[in-house]
Amino acid sequence: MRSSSLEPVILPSWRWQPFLNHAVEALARFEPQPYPIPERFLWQSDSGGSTTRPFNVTTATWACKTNKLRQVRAACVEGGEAASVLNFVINPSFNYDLPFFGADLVTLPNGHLLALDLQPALKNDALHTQLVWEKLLPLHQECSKKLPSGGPIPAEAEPFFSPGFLWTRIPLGPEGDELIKEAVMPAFKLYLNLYLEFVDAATPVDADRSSELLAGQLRYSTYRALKDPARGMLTRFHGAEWTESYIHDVLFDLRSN
Ligand code: DBV
Repeated sequence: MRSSSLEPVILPSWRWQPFLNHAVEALARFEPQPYPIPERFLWQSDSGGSTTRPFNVTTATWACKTNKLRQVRAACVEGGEAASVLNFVINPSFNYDLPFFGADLVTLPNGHLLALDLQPALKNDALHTQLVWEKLLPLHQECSKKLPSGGPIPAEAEPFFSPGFLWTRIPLGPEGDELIKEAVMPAFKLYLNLYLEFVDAATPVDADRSSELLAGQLRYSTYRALKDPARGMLTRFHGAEWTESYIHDVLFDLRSN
């Protein structure tokens, strides 16, 4: 095990680098500590594919923790034309009544697919959601004006999203690049900034509440690991064994045992 540097990982020509840099900067005030990650997941480069669909891809991981945040991690994929991804999740400590911060910024050969949310651990629990949604919904309204809807998501995913879920698909090329700069980056900053305000304000909960939050977090983590939409892509790039271990032991590492 090693820890990623507390500085952002640098992936040459990675389109999402400014997003990770911003997040790392924004987290600095929480005094981040190293979070251990097995060496082979800190930086993994592979090449392969067919003559029509070759790839040369690197998947790198950045992670840290703070007093109130159990695990903050970024999965960073740079594969040129084949794929460019930042999947960034903040997993709060279950001693605080906080949602998850989730960002899935994905560029594939057929377009960009962008998801941003403050995701509940306990969706039908006003104590957990009310204040968050009150503050998030105006941001969602503002940000979604500039972006087309991403279309339906699976019904089974519904419990894990807030009504402020920002979800869009946009085309590759100059128009998409412009939207990413003018609409997606500002949305990322607003959502993250709001999340970090909740982190600032959070105070410890009692043991009963903490076990409810833990149960909710376990449901979320188990679902995300089981249904990870990146499984196919990562398996193609880095093989099944590496991918399964990455998903279960790094990306969604909260376990009941
Ligand atoms: N998604 C992950 C991780 C990724 C990743 C860890 C390391 O959870 C990438 C990479 N997401 C990724 C890829 C795709 C998607 C799709 C590569 C495209 C899959 C494909 O088309 O083959 C949001 N991401 C999606 C989809 C949704 C999300 C709804 C579409 C799924 C589908 O069409 O079947 N992921 C989902 C989400 C969050 C998230 C809401 C949190 C905000 O991280």
